[in-house]
This record gives sequence, structure tokens and C-alpha cells, in this order.
Amino acid sequence: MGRYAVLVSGPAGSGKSTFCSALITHAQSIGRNVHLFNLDPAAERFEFQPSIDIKELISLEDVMEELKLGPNGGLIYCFEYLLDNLDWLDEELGQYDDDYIIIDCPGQIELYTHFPIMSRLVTLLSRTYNFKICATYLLESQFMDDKTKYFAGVLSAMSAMINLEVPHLNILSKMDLVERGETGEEAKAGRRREMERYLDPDPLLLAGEVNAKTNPKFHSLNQALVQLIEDFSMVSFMPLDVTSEESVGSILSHIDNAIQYGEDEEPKEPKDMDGGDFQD
Ligand SMILES: Nc1nc2c(ncn2[C@@H]2O[C@H](COP(=O)(O)OP(=O)(O)OP(=O)(O)O)[C@@H](O)[C@H]2O)c(=O)[nH]1
Ligand SMILES: [Mg+2]
Repeated sequence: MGRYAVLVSGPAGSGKSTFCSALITHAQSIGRNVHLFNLDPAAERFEFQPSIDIKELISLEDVMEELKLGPNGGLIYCFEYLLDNLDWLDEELGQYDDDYIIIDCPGQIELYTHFPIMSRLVTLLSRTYNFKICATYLLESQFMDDKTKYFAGVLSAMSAMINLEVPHLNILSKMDLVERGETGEEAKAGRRREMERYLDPDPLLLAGEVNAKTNPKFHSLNQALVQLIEDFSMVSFMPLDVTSEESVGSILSHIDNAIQYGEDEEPKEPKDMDGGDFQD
């Protein structure tokens, strides 16, 4: 069948672990077998037990205590340690030869944008371990209320997309919070229209809104950044409401398409209901 992986990335608290759980719940409900790979050495609780867990190799807590590093330096150390101990990864991944793995990442965006750490891992997974990978990047829908935050979020999504160099899906998470705040049909419709602008952002409109909130001396910088987003013309988002099975299913279908999941699968023989031979 092949090996498939979904990288779940995004800033701290954007809902990555919650999305991983929702994806697993949905996949299981439609009879699909998926595995969780926890790549966050600081993760504490899991709704689903990870099949592969970086904490079995190294934990942030131990690194901070033993090497007297802060959380960010400690995290970088953990990833460098992982990259220096690929035997461990090799052995863990070896058990999932024909599988679909969901990788829950830490929320420090410098791992995707400033350092070549995540991109090295992704390259390893795709080139050395033959995984077909889709990277997802989550941004909270709450960012839409603060245009400067949203603008920064769009830039970080774009930066991750350029750095990782694999099929990429940007996701606007926590949409249930947007829907919940509504009263009245008209307000709801207005809010949805507003939302659509943010799912497929028009950088020029965005520039006006960001300029209105920033000191005029930054306007030409805003303009240059907007031009950058415009030039790449590929930052759009899919809405995610983890409380809706349909929403999670739709995102899973997009991921499946991006990595061509199931396209090289052999058609299966239908199984007998009772597992025995049919009688005439
Ligand atoms: N209402 C709502 N809350 C959410 C959703 N997703 C996550 N949350 C809440 O947001 C907080 C952070 O969620 P996590 O899933 O832990 O986010 P994360 O991106 O894994 O966080 P880090 O791993 O710390 O970077 C938790 O309190 C969640 O309950 C969502 O879709 N809707
Ligand atoms: Mg998490």
C-alpha cells in the first residue's frame, strides 16, 4: 500500500493535538487504521496512546534539568539529538511499513521557519523512508479578529510551506468558536462572508487593514510583505471545526488527495460475512 504521513504543525496552542485526536477518531470511525507519532518532547497528555513517541528517546524535561537549558534551547537540543540518533527513528518507523502516520509536532514555529530542523526531518521521511507526506499548518480562527496577528500568521504559514517543500494544507482551526459567537441569521451570514475573505486572503485588502493598525513608518514594509504574499499567491486556508465530523472528514479527504492515498492500493476481495465458505 505504501507509507503515508501527515505532519501537524503550527504555533503553540493552535489546536494541533486536538486536531490529531479528531483525525484519529474520524479515521477509526470509517474503519481506517492510523497511528499517532508524538514528535513533541514536551507533550504531557494524550487522548490516544502514541505508537511512536519521541519522549521514549528524549524528553524536554530531562534535557532542561540535566543540561540547564531553557525550553526553547532544550527543544532544539531534543531535535538535534533525534537527528543524531536516527537508528531509533529507523527502528520505530520500521514497524509501520504499510501505514498512515499522524505526526503531532511542537508549537515552536522557529522549528519550521528559522532552523532547518523540521525540513530535514521531512526530507528524511520522504526520501529515506519513502513516506508520502502532507504538511498541515494550523492557525487559530481567533487571529481573524486581530488583523496584525492574522497577517503574521499568514506569513508564518507561508514560511513553513516554503521551508518544508512538501504538499501543504493551511488550516484555520477552532472554527466552532466563530460559529458559537453568532446570534441571528443576518449576523451569521455576515460573519461567514467575513470568514471567506480570510480563508482565501486578498493581500491588498489585508494591507489596508494592517496599515490602519500600524505606525505609518511601517506601511512600506507592510506593502513589501503583502507583495511577497501576492507573489507566492498560494496562501489559503481550509476551515476546521473539530466538533463536526463532516469538517474533519473533508480535511482528511484533502490530505488523502495531496498524498494520493489509496491510489496504488490493490482492489480487495470482498470477505465472507462469517469468514467461512459460502454454501449453496
Ligand atoms: N473550542 C475549541 N477549542 C480548541 C480546539 N482545538 C483546541 N482547542 C483548545 O485549545 C487549547 C490548545 O489545544 P491543543 O490541541 O493542545 O493545541 P496544540 O497546538 O497542540 O498546543 P501545543 O502542543 O502546546 O503547541 C486547548 O485548551 C484545547 O482544548 C477547537 O477546535 N475548538
Ligand atoms: Mg500539542
